[in-house]
Amino acid sequence: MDHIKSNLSQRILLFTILLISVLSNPVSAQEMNEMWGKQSNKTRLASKESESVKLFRDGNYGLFLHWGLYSHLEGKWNGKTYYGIGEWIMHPSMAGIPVDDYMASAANFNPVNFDAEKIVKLACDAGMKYIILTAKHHEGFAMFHSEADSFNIVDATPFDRDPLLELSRECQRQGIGLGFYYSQSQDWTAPGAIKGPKTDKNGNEVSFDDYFYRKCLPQVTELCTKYGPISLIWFDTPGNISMDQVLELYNTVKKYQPDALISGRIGHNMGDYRTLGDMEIPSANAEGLWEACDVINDTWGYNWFDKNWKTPKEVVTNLLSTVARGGTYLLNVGPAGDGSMPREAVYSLEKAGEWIKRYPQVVYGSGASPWGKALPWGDAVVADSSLYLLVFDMPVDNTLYLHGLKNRVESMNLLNGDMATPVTWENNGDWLKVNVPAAAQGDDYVNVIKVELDGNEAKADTALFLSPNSPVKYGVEFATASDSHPGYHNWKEKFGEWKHAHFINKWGENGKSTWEVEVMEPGYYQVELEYSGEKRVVWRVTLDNDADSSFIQNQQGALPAYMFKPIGWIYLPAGRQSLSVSLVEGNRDITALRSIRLSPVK
Ligand code: FHN
Repeated sequence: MDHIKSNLSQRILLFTILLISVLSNPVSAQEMNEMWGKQSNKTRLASKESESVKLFRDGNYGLFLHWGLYSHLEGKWNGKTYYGIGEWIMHPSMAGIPVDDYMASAANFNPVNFDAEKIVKLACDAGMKYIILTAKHHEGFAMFHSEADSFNIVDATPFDRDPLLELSRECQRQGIGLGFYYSQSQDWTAPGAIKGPKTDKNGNEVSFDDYFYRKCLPQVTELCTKYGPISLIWFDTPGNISMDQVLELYNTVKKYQPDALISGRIGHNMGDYRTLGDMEIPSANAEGLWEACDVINDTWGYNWFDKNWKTPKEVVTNLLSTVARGGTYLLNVGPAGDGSMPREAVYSLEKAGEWIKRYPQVVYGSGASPWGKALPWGDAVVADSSLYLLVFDMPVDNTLYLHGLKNRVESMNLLNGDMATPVTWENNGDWLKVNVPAAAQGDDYVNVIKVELDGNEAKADTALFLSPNSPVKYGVEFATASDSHPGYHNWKEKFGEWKHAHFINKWGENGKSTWEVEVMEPGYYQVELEYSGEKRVVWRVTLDNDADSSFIQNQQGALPAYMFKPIGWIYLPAGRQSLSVSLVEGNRDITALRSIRLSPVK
């Protein structure tokens, strides 16, 4: 009886706590964990659909601006160039600039060519729906007029203008969303912050709390109260900030900007949406509200040497690949120290924007591909109850093969802006052969084929398939690993420039990686493997379900970086095949297989 009573009083107490927390608005840690854990955040947010949610979920494309005091250093200090991400130049892993010297360099930062009107217009022309500016990055310099801390662009430089204010006015005038980036934990010039000085200017020891309540929280409050409506707040690198402080930040933002979405990098798995790793576009569809953040070259903050720009076609295909996986694409450009946007970045964004204006239906509000991953020649999205095939690489015979579409096709048209050229197709069991008219004028970057379906939601068998007329690459994330170890890792080649890969290593005696693949046309296929390792390795590729147990086996060199190496030709019969790769000789621990590429031999 006592037990029942105490259970009841616990429940009443819990209900009262919940009621109080709901009525008094601030979100509790428990509620926050529920947002990320039990339910998908898509479901939660859909119930209180806001303008910011629509902007993020349907807009699908935003401009990230990493612009700060580091921009005028351009990756160079005392005449020496540091080849890493520009905004980290001050850090000991790069130039190791002393705090006082870095702060003093603000006297030379005068970005007179900053033009908010032009930047916002560029974002609009590029087809982007919001802009996120680095209000304060890890080095602590504020790109807005802060009363909380004088190390800011108005008080510490000759510039005497508040770029965030100019940007916010322009975003409102030109009708796109504004967000800001704020490094909440790391601050390399603020005493007490993570990686900041341990003492203040009088030599007194300071704690993270001092930094948090003296600089971080007041600045976030300024940002939420002085710049009009804010759509998104992009916190970053939470480190070991406490749960209570994350909640304080979260609730402060929501108090002044209830509509703003908060990035998942606020800490402790909180926030309103998930941000993937830097420069990472996932290979498989993902649920919920999430974003891929990428760079237009190899750095976030401007570097004088970085001319490795993404072409307009790469911008378009990366955007479409993200949307086709169910996400939103945030693309960064680092304005130069004088405030201007690099010419080449402008070129790529504008050209990509022209393409998007011809095919807005495949970018805005469109949904993920029913195949769950990229297709051999491109990708697919669904919109307005139609399926759109996005052809990144048109095969030379203008024929596309699709496997496993569950719907009946009513019509197909190759689009070119407002023009539509009918496309014919043939059904062959589970396969669809799409004949794109050779004379039809498609598009330079990506051809779009609109497929009208039978009225039902687009559905497809998600099995891997081989195109009889174009090479196909499948990562090990689509394979089954046995007696071997599947993993995922990130690494940097240049400082701060992240690469990502799924891999399989630690090969046991019977270790293998097996792909189930649908083959339409029997024939020879050239097999290449992408792997890393050392010295020489011997691979075997087996056709498991073949009566003769056909296989190919070959030795190739191995290097620490992932590379494709040809293994040989294998004959594949039609139907579902099981292809296994195993390591016969070589370092079993470190040899890491990343993908298989199969090209029809013609
Ligand atoms: O360290 C930062 C980096 O400088 C940059 O701001 C990126 C953007 O996603 N975030 C951090 C690393 O993840």
